[in-house]
Amino acid sequence: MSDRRRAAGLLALSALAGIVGAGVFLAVAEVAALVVARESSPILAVGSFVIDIVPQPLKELAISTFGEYDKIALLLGLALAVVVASAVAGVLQYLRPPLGVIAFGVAAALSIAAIVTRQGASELAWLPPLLGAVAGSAVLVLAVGRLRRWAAAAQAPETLTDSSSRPESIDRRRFFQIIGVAGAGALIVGIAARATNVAVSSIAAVRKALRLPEPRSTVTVPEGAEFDIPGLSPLYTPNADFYRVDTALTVPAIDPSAWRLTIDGMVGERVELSFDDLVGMGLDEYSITLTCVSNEVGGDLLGTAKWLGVPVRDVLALAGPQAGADMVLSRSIDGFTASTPLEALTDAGRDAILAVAMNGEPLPLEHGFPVRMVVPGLYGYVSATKWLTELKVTTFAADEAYWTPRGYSAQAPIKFSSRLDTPRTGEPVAAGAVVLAGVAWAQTVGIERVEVKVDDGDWQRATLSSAVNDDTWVQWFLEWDAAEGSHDITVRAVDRAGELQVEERAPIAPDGSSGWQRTLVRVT
Ligand SMILES: Nc1nc2c(c(=O)[nH]1)N[C@H]1C(S)=C(S)[C@@H](COP(=O)(O)O)O[C@H]1N2
Ligand SMILES: [Mo]
Repeated sequence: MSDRRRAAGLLALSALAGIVGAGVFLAVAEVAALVVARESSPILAVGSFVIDIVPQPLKELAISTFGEYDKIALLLGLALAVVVASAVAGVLQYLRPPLGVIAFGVAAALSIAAIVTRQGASELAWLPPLLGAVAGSAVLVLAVGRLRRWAAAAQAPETLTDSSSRPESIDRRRFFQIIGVAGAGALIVGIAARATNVAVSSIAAVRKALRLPEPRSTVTVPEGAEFDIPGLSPLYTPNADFYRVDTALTVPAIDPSAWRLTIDGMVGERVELSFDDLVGMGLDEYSITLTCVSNEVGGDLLGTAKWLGVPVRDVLALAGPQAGADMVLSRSIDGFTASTPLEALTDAGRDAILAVAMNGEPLPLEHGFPVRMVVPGLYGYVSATKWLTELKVTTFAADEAYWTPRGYSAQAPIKFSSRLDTPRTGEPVAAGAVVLAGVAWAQTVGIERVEVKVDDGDWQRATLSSAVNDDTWVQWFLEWDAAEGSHDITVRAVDRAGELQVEERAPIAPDGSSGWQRTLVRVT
């Protein structure tokens, strides 16, 4: 082989290494995007960015040239640009390391810029391109490193006779191994992740376009239900701030038009409902505070929303639960299950619902789109099944829910509790007038009063907000004349049944934490 041809061949292979490195970059970013932030797929973000910055006349030209294929043309153009740029990065890495890695870094920086400047980008949106760049660079460095050693060995005088064990052929073999494994892996994983991402994004579009019927009734929020105190949780938790707890690695993508709810098990008649059937039963609005069993004393795994839904008892009545049943096993499309006492769902005094909307919009995908269960007074893991697909009427003796064999009780009513929101631990406050404020909840019963103790002082009664209903938390505040130094603030509640909040500490397993929250506040 002539030196010229060999040099050209090595350059071509380094270009290939660049392209495979870029493939790994995109595939890893795509997988990470699925897990942490859907909008941070670099290909899509950069594509959208290009669409946004292309001047209108050029856009029109593209549309008139490519017609309805304009987006495809853009993506193909973008793909071509990526292939060329990554080939160049590979060659650069070969000729002048670490220029190729630097090129990948620049690509990561550009995609991060395109991603985080998009509206509604989530907090971790910068992470996928970064992880992608790290993985892609690793492949690039390894592969091009082998290539350079191979080239160097080929130039060296031949000393060994067995050609297959010469360093040159080892490095060549390693190079093709790296390229082959990384290339095939990137292709398979990248395409699968992108396809999933597309499915989820298209459901996001379906959700956006979904119009729910007007509710027959709405929640009346009484005067004085919400205090205006900095640092205090709002009465209704914005969907974007609502805590999320589930076992789903990627958010299930369910099209409401394909969704079916099956009510079966110990019933007179197995019933199947479509989404239209369900919302056609009539929607009402409910104000309910949801609580996670994993919420520690003082923790933030709870939130309040206005939900639109249909009573579970009306849905169960269509199938007719049989005598002897004492539990409903609700199942999610991803296999998660929750065991809810049948009685909590049929009790006319409890607003257990199948919810389709949260704070004025269809359920966010993360919160169970298109249908989830919400049961006041029971922890989420035994009642609040998201992406609901089945209600099986059964018994606690016969069936077990997801968390039951994993150390949590089969039945778990919420332990009522109270929390200090402001001031927060470790956040120093100035001496003088300080407002202590927080929330308290006792779903299905209601909060009677909240009491606060500073150091070893007397229990003082806090001012409560007007309760929306017994299922919704109340806010409380107490004005405090704070003297310099460290102070110990203790909060406790009394519910409307006259019970005092349990003082004894309990861990979250097996059925929820208890104890009075104590906070050390530093006054300066
Ligand atoms: N499908 C499914 N639904 C689920 C869960 C889950 O893991 N999978 N977790 C439950 C738990 S433990 C809680 S506390 C609530 C949380 O609901 P949120 O994420 O909407 O706040 O959902 C419940 N529903
Ligand atoms: Mo939970």
